[in-house]
Amino acid sequence: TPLEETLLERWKSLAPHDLASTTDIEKSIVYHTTYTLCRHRYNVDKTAMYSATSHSVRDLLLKEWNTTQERLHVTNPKRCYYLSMEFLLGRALDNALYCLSTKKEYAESVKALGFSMEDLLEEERDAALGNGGLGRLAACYVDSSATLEYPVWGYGLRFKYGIFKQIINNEGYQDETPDYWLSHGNPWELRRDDIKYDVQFYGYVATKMNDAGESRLSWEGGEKMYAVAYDMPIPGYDTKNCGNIRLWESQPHNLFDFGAFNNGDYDKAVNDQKRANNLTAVLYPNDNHDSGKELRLKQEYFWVSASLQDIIRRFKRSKRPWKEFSDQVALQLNDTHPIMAIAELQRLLVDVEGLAWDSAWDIVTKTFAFTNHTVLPEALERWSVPLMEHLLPRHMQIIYDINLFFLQKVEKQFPGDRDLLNQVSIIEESQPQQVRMAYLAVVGSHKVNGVAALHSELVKKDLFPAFIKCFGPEKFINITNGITPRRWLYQANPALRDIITETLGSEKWVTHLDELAQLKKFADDKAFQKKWMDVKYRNKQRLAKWISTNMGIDVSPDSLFDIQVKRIHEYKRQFLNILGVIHRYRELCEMNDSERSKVTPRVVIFGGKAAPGYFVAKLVIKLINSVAKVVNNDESIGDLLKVVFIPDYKVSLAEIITPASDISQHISTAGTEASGTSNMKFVLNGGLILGTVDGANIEIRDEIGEENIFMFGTLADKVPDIRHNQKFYGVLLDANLQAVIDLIESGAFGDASIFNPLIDTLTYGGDYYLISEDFDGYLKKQTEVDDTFRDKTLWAKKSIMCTAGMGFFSSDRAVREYADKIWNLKPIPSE
Ligand code: B1N
Repeated sequence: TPLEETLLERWKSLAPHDLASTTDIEKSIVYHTTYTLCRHRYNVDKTAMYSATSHSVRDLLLKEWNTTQERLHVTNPKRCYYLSMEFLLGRALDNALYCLSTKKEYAESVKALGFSMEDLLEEERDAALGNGGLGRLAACYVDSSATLEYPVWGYGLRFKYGIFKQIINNEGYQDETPDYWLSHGNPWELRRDDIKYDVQFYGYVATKMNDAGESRLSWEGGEKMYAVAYDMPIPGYDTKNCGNIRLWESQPHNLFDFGAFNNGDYDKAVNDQKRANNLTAVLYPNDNHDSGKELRLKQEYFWVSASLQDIIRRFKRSKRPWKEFSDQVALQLNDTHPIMAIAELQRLLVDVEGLAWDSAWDIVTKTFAFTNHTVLPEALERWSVPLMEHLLPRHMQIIYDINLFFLQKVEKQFPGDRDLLNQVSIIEESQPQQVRMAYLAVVGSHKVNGVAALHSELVKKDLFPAFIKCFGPEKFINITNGITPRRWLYQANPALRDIITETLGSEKWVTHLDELAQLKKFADDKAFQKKWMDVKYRNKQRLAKWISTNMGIDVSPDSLFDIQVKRIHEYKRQFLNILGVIHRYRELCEMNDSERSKVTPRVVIFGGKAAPGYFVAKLVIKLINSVAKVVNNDESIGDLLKVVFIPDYKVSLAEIITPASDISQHISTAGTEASGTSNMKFVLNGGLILGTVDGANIEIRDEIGEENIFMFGTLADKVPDIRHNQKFYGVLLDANLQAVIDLIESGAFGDASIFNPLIDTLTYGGDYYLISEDFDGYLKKQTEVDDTFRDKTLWAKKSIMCTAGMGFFSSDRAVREYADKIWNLKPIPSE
């Protein structure tokens, strides 16, 4: 029951005030040290100080969170929910301080209390609830939604363990250890014990009579768990609006089986607890790969079921009729992982709310939209029908019915076209049958989008050609990915931020990234070029210092920094990169002193995790480290070539690495990298790209000009024929590549036999990722990079033109496109 008017006034007059002065901030930090952490002033270390400071900042965020919720409650607008299995947020404190524009004040207060803000920021553990680009994209989109004041919430899972921590052992192999990111508590989340739902698994389908005496199908029995909500406030920049990510944790329904306990069976007594604790314990560490495990399907359904219950509860408070559901709610499916939501909403509407099938289906298809992030077949989820029948029996029936009605419509439209029916059936007639989740998504959504122009074309041509026939092409659109300029320039690169602001005369670019185009007129200005390249140099020094401190390898910031950081995957071709490094090493070894004096010194930096079960990817890491060991210890080479594999690549490391690149590599086989987003981060920070004609590289080229990007390699439409020919005629390795392989096989980098499975991927059954095909073009571009880098003026100009051309790749632009073209969503201004 709400409080009476007079009481509300009293509450309002007592509401906590802003922390107006640095003394207020100091008091707040001391308060949290004492009462939140229960620490005495004689016992405050950096960790405690980080935590107290974060709690103090959190208070400010929660105030904005509450007023935002109040505003939304009163205006009751259409809202969008972004369903994503992954949110790769990274650290929160620095971002929150910038968003609240109070970093300076907090830094002073922290200093007055005897600490440095720099140190405290380093205390924070990354929130690493994601694998790679897909999860980081979700994080950028909630940042932009909050900043643009769109009523968007993220829904996901609260994993106890995020992506594993990567350790490179003494032999140069990747080891994995658990990422227990919550060990020191998490000031950035709020547990909501009052927001709790039942989620059901297994059981059977029964026929029941409802109050009106009609028979209805009902899902009965099985096992139940609770989903408990945790909220993470997402501050917007330069606004009082505050977004939210709601994450679900699994909890046991039956805390304790006393019957079993009394019979002496302690294990059985705690069984439910164990199962429930397992469910949201750990994020699956596969990027662009489907593991097909029952536990994963359980995670997916658990998250989707809890989220829909929460969304429906909120809708019901508005007392609107069901047919207005899609005027109030937009649901964005981030890849196939949440696709069970389509069957679940249909089930809730038909079985629980009693709507007719057709009315329910109309609501479902007006509400959902689907983003596809990959065309790699191994990444597209399929669930076996027997598994689905066992775990979610009613949903399986519903999917069969969705499919049946859909196929009936297709049959009516294209009578007798049996091929077409097979091509679009949600059920694949394999042994056992499989549910094609991407097909269910297409049938159950009103829009399907790819994440870059080329990718969206491939989605139509290669993934869903038959669906174009059924639905027409308008259902399939492109929304090119974007990144948030707040984290990826403003926060990660303060030196560049400051000269941009000084040059443009305002900070408008931070929320209107197109403003960067004004930098173009300074691209030839010698004084500006110097300033610009000084910043780059300082960022390279910062990274060199990190490498020296953490890895004991000394690299010179005068060298060309050449960086490839991303998940290790065959399609991303880190293998091509390291083979190129070996070629470079071979050439250096054969040069005399005078030839060597003309060489551009280079530091080749790698980083990225391999999925723990991805043998070939792990072997690539081993090869990189074996090559690094030989090259870095070859005194005759010195600074001309250094190879570094930075362990445990993550968001907080990306913030140091990205601003320090001269060149970054985005060299996937054409047609395989849907978009890429780190390519955008590097270019935004004035780094040039060496890349293939793939994903968003293409649009980056179009925006910054082809003279400012190094591109090479086979085009996407040529790839299938080359693969086909290789199957028949075999692969004749490029001569330089053969020499590199010979060097590996000679034992130059240690026992060669361990690398055989990797080398075999170039020849046995074809060179699927076209490494040999692209090798020569790659080497030639690398030479062009070396030559261009020696012309400092030209390089500075290109670097400036890179940043200046990146306005389009702001996630603000991307989120606006989603809001306009898919969600039909309007901002709700905070003031
Ligand atoms: O999504 C990013 C793109 O920029 C990348 O090109 C793309 O590779 C990435 C299953 C995925 N696609 N698919 C995944 C991740 C986890 C998983 O379990 C698939 N990740 C991408 C953002 O659009």
